[in-house]
Amino acid sequence: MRKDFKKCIIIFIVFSVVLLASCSNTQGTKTVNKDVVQSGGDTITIIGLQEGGIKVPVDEIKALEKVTKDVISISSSGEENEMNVTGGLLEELLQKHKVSLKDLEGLRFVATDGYSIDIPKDIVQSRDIILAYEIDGEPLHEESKPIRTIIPDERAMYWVSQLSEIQLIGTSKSSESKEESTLSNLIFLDSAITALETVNYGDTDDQAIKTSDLMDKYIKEKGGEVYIKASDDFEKSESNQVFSEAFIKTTGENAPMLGAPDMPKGMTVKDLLWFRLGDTAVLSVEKALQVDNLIKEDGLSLENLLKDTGLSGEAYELTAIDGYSVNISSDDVSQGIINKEDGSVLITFKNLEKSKSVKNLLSIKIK
Ligand SMILES: Nc1nc2c(c(=O)[nH]1)N[C@H]1C(S)=C(S)[C@@H](COP(=O)(O)O)O[C@H]1N2
Ligand SMILES: [Mo]
Repeated sequence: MRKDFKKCIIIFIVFSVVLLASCSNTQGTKTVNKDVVQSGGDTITIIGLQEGGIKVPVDEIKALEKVTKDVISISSSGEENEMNVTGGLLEELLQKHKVSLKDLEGLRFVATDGYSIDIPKDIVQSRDIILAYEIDGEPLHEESKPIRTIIPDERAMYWVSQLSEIQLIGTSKSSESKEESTLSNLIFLDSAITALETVNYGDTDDQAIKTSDLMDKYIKEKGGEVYIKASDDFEKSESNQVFSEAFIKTTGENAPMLGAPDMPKGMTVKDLLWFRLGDTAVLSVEKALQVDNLIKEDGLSLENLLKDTGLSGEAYELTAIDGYSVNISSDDVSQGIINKEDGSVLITFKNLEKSKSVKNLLSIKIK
């Protein structure tokens, strides 16, 4: 009798412990991302292999050949961080589906926290891309799980933690492909914003415009990737969706700055020099005037500016905000100087008559 009672107690205790453990377990998984954790396992979605995309269980990535490598992460601020990473190669995973990184025009990684980044073609085709599940011999921390992409010898902005989606760009199944159109129009941001509504940037006193307003008013080809260059030579390409939902902060520190108050910090681009969308580039004269190799003694060199953005033709049409326009030939380009006077953009030509000067210059188009 006493023995049975003891047995009962022991069974009860064991049962309670198991029950408790399973309770706290479900709670544990609930607090992790509900998007990723579903039906008992993390998956990564790959878009571009089949219509609708495929879901790859993280266990399948763990079953790839194990690669371990010492790498140095370099953040946007230049901070260096050494680590030892372990994972499988994206190339091996794709090869199972008869695709190679070498066939792609680009890649986009999307994370659960809203971070996303485009990996340019030259990196995709030349580097190892590790899908890491261990760092320094330990499983990933909660804020990086389930996978962190690691591209050795490339900056940490490409090392996406909380990976949820891999978009292949340039396969026949991907929605996006890269058609390069030639640049035929250069818009000056300083002039363009005078005709756009400004809003406060988040809860700061800084002013901002919506990129969608800018695109609607000035950019004809609104589709495709956006290529961005900052005044410190930083370059990146951004997805059209992220770009068109963002703002350009036009006043205060690091203006012009691409960002949004709710966008992950690492996605903002400070000190925008110019960006390009389809056949149109938009340039900040204010920023360009701070870039040594774009200026001459007396202002911004038109010649250097056309070279930097890639606008090139036999003849150009220069148009002001009020519609005033003049034509110049490519022979006159070397004489063109751009300045800001009383806040407005002014272009003058040393060799040409005064009527070829344009105040409030809005655009330069190829004739
Ligand atoms: N999911 C996600 N991954 C991310 C980011 C982010 O905000 N979210 N920031 C990126 C940027 S810009 C950098 S510099 C590094 C920072 O890595 P660390 O937090 O390990 O230093 O992670 C990259 N990967
Ligand atoms: Mo960063």
